[in-house]
Amino acid sequence: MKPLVELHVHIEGTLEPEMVFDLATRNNIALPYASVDALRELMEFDDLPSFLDLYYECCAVLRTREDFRDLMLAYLRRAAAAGVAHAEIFFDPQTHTLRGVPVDDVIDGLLDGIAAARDDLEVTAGLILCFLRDRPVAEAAATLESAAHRAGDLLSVGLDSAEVGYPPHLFAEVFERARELGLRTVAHAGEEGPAAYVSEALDVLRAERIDHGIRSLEDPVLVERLRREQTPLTICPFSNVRLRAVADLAGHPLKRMLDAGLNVSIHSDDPAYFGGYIDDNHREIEAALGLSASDLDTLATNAINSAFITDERRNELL
Ligand code: ES4
Ligand code: ZN
Repeated sequence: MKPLVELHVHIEGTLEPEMVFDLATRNNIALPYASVDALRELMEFDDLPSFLDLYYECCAVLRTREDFRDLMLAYLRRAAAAGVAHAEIFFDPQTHTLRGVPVDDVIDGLLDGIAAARDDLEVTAGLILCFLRDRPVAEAAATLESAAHRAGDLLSVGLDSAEVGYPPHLFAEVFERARELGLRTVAHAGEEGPAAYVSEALDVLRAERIDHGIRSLEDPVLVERLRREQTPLTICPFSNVRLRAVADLAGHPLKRMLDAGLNVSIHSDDPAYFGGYIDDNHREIEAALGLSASDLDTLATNAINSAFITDERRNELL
């Protein structure tokens, strides 16, 4: 069995309700939830925006470098237990800098957690700086400049948050600048937004991976392109069900995407909010879709091949 490689997880989405309460206590922050259970009960969503409201609200407890370290280390412990050997992890600096947290504290804390995990968990990890697409483009550009001196500590930039109404082309210059800084590029597209956003992310942003991309299936010309170019699509089954992009796991398009020869792999998105981590996503989608041993091997191989790692590391994982 090949190890798991996590390519689509938001570190803020690994903030478990217990940790929300622990960090609120540590930082003297009053929470609007009566208890851990009361917070859990709020985790019923209608769509991506309704989820994001709670996700951003919970982020208010993250204040210090140590908070970000603890969040990252807790995530990597859970990921290692799931069998993850390598993870490429999104973070949303604007969510924190808008509250007055210095971007260097966010990055340093996350890197502290990664370094601690490398020593005792044998998990490698890297960071993907995401821009919030539903905030002004100028703010994304300023965020990138504020982190430009840390480009050597980052793998890639990404694009996330509420998708519909915020097409990829808005961020063309920001992504161009990221490439100048030597960063790789990925983008969420075709999660709630149309297939045209996937094409735009490829053509205009030159995204090397598409996060989600499930709505690509609505455009046969795009599907043929994704197959030909073997563009990685990072699929998050629990997320798609919980945000009602698909009705249930049995109706998830993953099997159709595999059968169409697309480069898909399975990931977890926001595991603290969507009911489970990468191992849980694999186990349940395999059962729901009746995936074959060859499908499972393809999924594992795709994730390894789609990672931003050296050939040496790739050969260790394959
Ligand atoms: C996200 Cl599920 C999802 N989609 C887009 N942006 C996000 N940020 C955190 N989770
Ligand atoms: Zn995501």
